[in-house]
Amino acid sequence: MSQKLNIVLFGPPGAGKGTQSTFLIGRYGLVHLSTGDLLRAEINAETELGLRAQGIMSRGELVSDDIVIGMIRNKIDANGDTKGFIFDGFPRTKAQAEALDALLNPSGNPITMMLALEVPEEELVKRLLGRGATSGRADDKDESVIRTRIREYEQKTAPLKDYYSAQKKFKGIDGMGSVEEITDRLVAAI
Ligand code: B4P
Repeated sequence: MSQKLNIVLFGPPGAGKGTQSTFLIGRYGLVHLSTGDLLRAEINAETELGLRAQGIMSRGELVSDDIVIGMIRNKIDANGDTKGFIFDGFPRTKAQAEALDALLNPSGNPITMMLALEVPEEELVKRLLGRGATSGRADDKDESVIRTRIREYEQKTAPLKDYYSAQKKFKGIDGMGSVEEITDRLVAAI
């Protein structure tokens, strides 16, 4: 059986990960795993996990590694026959990246590449406040929460560029321009 296509779609909050995932899953027949979406589903269902995550997310901080790694493990196990995965918003810490390698590598289908959307901070704030005006997402409405999310990204998540560069899997992608232009850049990189 041919190698699976396992992509980490990376970038700060508002970089366009969720937006671009929608196009890539259709084009390549991949399963979309967004830890943000999985956490919001738990909150909406008022599960115990959702109640624990809700306050953390509303402050713009990262949810604990244990919670998100457990969620991802369940989803990988439930989709064994897929052509591959797009990991959107995961991993966000070195512990999460190491856990993901430990889950995938024994199957012989490791992460293929990390595609990192690069967007300046003021554009991120503008996009997220724009979404907050219409989406009802509490963490998109308040500029100080948005800036906390960007700081969390810089401190805990951005160092993962080095983790994937060391494995020769990192590719930076210009995330400025129309949604279609950015999709074209991602497809060219894949
Ligand atoms: P996420 O749900 O992952 O959300 P995000 O990073 O804010 O958004 P994303 O990057 O997908 O949005 P997009 O740019 O597509 O995380 C939310 C929270 O969940 C985190 O703060 C954290 O608390 C928690 N969490 C999630 N995963 C975790 C993990 N692994 N570990 C710990 N905690 C975790 O879209 C943004 C906006 O930009 C949209 O309005 C879109 O329309 C617009 N846009 C997209 N592309 C554009 C373009 N080219 N031009 C103009 N606008 C564009």
